[in-house]
Amino acid sequence: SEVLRLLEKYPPRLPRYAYGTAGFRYDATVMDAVLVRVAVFCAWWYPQLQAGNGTAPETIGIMVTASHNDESYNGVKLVAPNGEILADPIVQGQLTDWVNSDSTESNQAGSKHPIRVWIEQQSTNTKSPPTCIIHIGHDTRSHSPSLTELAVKTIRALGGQVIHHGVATTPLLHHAVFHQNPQRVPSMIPIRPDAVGYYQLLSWSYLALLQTAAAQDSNSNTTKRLVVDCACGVGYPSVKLFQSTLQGVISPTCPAAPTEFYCINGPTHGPLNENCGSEHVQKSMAAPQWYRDESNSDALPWEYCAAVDGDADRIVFFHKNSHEFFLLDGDKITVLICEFLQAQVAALKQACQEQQQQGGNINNSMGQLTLGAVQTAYANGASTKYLKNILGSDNVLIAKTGVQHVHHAAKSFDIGVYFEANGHGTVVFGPQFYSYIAQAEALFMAAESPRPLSLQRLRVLPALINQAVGDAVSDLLLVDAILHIKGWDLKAWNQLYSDMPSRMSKLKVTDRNVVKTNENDTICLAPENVQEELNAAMKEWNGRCFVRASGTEDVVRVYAEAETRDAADQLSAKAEYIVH
Ligand code: 16G
Ligand code: ZN
Repeated sequence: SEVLRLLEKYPPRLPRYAYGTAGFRYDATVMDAVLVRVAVFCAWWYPQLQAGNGTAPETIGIMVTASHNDESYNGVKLVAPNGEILADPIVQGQLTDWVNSDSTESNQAGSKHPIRVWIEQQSTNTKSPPTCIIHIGHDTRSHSPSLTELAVKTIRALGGQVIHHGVATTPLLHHAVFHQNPQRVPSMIPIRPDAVGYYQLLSWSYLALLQTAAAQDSNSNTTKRLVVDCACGVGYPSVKLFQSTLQGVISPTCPAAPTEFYCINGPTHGPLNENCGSEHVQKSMAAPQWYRDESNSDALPWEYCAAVDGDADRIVFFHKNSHEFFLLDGDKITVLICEFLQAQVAALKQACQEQQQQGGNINNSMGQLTLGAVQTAYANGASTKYLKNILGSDNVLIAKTGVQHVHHAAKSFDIGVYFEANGHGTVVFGPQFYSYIAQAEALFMAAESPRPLSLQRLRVLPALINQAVGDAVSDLLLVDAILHIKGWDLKAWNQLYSDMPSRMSKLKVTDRNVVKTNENDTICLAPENVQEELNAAMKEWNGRCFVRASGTEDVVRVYAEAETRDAADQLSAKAEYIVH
């Protein structure tokens, strides 16, 4: 069969491929075998997803990208049927096992891998309905189209249907899979599971949120310019497509947006993720290189800037002028969003109570909404302290590093906000949130009272925010709209709290996997005594530190923070010495 031929033509090129923090990611030259096998796996897995679910067909997604890595890498991320990152460890294990099975021969015992047996049983009857429906997209790397084509060919050879998004951001692909099921978010209008639907949804919800500011502030007719560094990747065409869709939505009744997005560093301007993009800005605490016109980079207004990564699922903000640079990372974004959400939830609660009193109809059946934040151990202690202050300490969680863990923890709240310090994050809304909003709507509708601003804002957020995954474009618009509503610039936002001095370092060790940590990376369980010694060091320098094995590089990472730069550096040095 065609599929067996593809498997033979693209044999594994590494002794073993490992499923990393976000899928397979390697040098692009060894990825062909992975793409063919991932495609087979998806076609094999798909029918099992339909079992017991006789309703609308679910889909899954394959995204070809190596995110913030340099151009020489490529990778594949899988989108689960619920539109989120594939997080099921059993499925990840099955996939890894299949990718590494030498699928051209039967093993010693003479038994074939069950997926190979399944392939051999497939008959190619082109008349029958598609055996699976799979969304596929890829980033702007030079080898991404050909790797994607391998997956497409494989799926079609197995009788599957491909919904090809071409060059796409990772969050666009998640949007497509998420909204393929129309029940996922309560919505008056069907949301198209494609690029058109994605940019339309962002455009109208962004404008709707901005409109809630116009009511309170009259001197808002000056246009701000927001420079968006797109890492020389797919974020560039994505923000541009958003802008053109937005232009089409603006009408006489719907005023223009107050912000002009000025994109720099597109795919043809320079090397992907090199000296630019969110990873560069966050890790080196410096503005990106501007590839278009280096000599003139001072001409850019660097007061209000953002940087996204190579597949546009992460974002950080920064400000630069002649004498200072400051970074607004994922922690600062969490705090901004939580502050805003908390004020809206409190205002809505009060407005509902007043409305009920006026109507002489007090009932407490609406309940409470829990608002929580999830961070990782890398979150700056000052941000955690600030969040605990405003949300209550029970509503601030520390989860294991990696989006799949943080996202999952956020779902324990009615409104869960999560961001990793590196800028990957979003907000998720639970069923209690939607029912609360519906009851509030009904309350004001019945009384023929206008909806309070808090209600107008909260009801539009699930449309603006990509609940499937971190989304740089959605986060960009959300942050810009919140700042606009508050009348803040980056300086005002940055002053919410000051980061504690911190240091992140990496250590080459013989075997990084001897370092074992607890469920959220905060305590070192092995080697023995390490945690005890770290505890003593933290006491001595009055700070916090932890160590963990990286999931993406062959190193042990060490993080330390303390009240002063000196203390943080010394604590870091001591922690490095302890794990060495
Ligand atoms: C991956 C993760 C990111 C995490 C990072 C940690 C996703 C989509 N990405 O890039 O969330 O912060 O790994 O890297 O889950 P490390 O294990 O090398 O420290
Ligand atoms: Zn990314």
